[in-house]
Amino acid sequence: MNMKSSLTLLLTICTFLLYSSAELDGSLTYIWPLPAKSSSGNDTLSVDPELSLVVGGKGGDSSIIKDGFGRYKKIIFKHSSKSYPVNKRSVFDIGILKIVVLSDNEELQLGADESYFLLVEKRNGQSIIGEAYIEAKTVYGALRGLETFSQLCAFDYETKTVQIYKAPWYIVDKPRFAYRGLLLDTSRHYLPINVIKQIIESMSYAKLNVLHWHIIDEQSFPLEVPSYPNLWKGSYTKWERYTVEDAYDIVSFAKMRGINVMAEVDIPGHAESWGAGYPDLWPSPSCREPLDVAKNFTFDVISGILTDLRKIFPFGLFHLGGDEVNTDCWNSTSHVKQWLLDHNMTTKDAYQYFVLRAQEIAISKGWTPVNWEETFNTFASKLNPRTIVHNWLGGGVCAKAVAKGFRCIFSNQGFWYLDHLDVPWDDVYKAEPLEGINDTSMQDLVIGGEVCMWAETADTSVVQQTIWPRAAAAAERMWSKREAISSGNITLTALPRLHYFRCLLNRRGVPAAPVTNDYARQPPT
Ligand code: CP6
Repeated sequence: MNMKSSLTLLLTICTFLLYSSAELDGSLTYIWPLPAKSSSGNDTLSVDPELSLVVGGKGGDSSIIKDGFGRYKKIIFKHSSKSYPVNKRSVFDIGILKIVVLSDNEELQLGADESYFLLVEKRNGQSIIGEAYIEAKTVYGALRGLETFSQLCAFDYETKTVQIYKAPWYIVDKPRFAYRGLLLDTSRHYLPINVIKQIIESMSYAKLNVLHWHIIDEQSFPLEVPSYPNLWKGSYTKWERYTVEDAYDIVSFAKMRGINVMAEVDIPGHAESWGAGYPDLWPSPSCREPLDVAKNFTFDVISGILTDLRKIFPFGLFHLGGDEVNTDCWNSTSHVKQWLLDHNMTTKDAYQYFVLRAQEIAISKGWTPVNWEETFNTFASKLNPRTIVHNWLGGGVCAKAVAKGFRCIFSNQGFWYLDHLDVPWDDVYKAEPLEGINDTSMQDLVIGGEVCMWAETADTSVVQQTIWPRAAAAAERMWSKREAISSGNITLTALPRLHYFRCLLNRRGVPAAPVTNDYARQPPT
């Protein structure tokens, strides 16, 4: 062995020791996303593997709490060991998790209270069994508190027990934005139900709370619609479909984790697949998009779809798309051209007419319509004032929309489009939904943001590693206080925690990719 290679070997060994010792230093605690307020101390507390749940308050006796506790118990006590001193309560500092939920209102809507208080401290001497304590207004706040509690718990390989370092912990937490979304596109590539569920589960780890289900697009129509049973002939194959029961299943799975499902029916563009079952929806065989604006049948079908979906999706927001509408072939299709003449409309007028008529249908079913920003960019003054404008282009539409009194969701494609693989985690992290919006009453109209997992180039095989860990960077931007995450050097304040959160996802079975643009991994400081 020559001098140079032995030096390299020595360096490699030192680096390994440095890194692994850092990883074994269990006294570090990383919480992602960062809580609004927290304080910690210097005690180390052990947690009983037979941790039991005690509930209180009007809402404590809920299956959402019981199931949530069961899930987190499995996560916290993943390692089983014969050397656990079982049935010896008194040797553990924490034997009980008490969860008090003040309200029994389990309605899950935009703005549901997700705040919680978490307390973990040494037994006070009076009680025999030490307890950790979560208090929340709603069951959904309690779920967020359970997630944070699980992130405080670390398995210690020396004693083979679960420990909480840096106790006592006092955490008072609540989200910065009410809407913290992830878009999943199941039209470009079908995603199996179990994969969608695993993604929903992983969203709850990052405290994301809206799954924007972009079910249908031009490539495929995978959803069953009972009123128009031929629509899902537009699926890729008969196996790549969601039944009504599947959709119910996804919505209730998400609700158990405090996550709303917002469905999207993207019209009038992005809808070619509808014509596989009902060719009349195409203006002509050579003009398959946008949907035929000249036929009442088109609006009958939209109305039928929305009637059926209203029974499945209780969330008050419904996404009507409206993006990337190229109306050229309306003009070159004779019956549509005649209809435009008869109604004294340009194709642009007809686009507006289509979007507004669809909005009316959604509103008549009690939904608040969400539209991609082109609708606002083209005819802002005509949009229903309750419309929520969904940003994706780079022109800062949220500032313009809130100035006109509209609510807005931030999804700037330069930062929050996860299919853009070249965007590094820190660009995702630094993207600020309130950029350029200074007036607080206007800031309040930005309900939040959403990362988008468009699926032209991603399917089951890579979807989760494309979502994570960058979606987590956006999740902290949307949950945590702006001041706390915008100042200082994020390589020191955020990166070690993001590394840790990514490993946490891996430990929990989520195939999150390494943090990108960070090939030289640093030990935590
Ligand atoms: N599908 C739909 C898409 C996109 C949009 N709508 C999209 C456009 C540009 C990029 C990524 C995605 N694939 N229905 C735009 C909202 Cl770069």
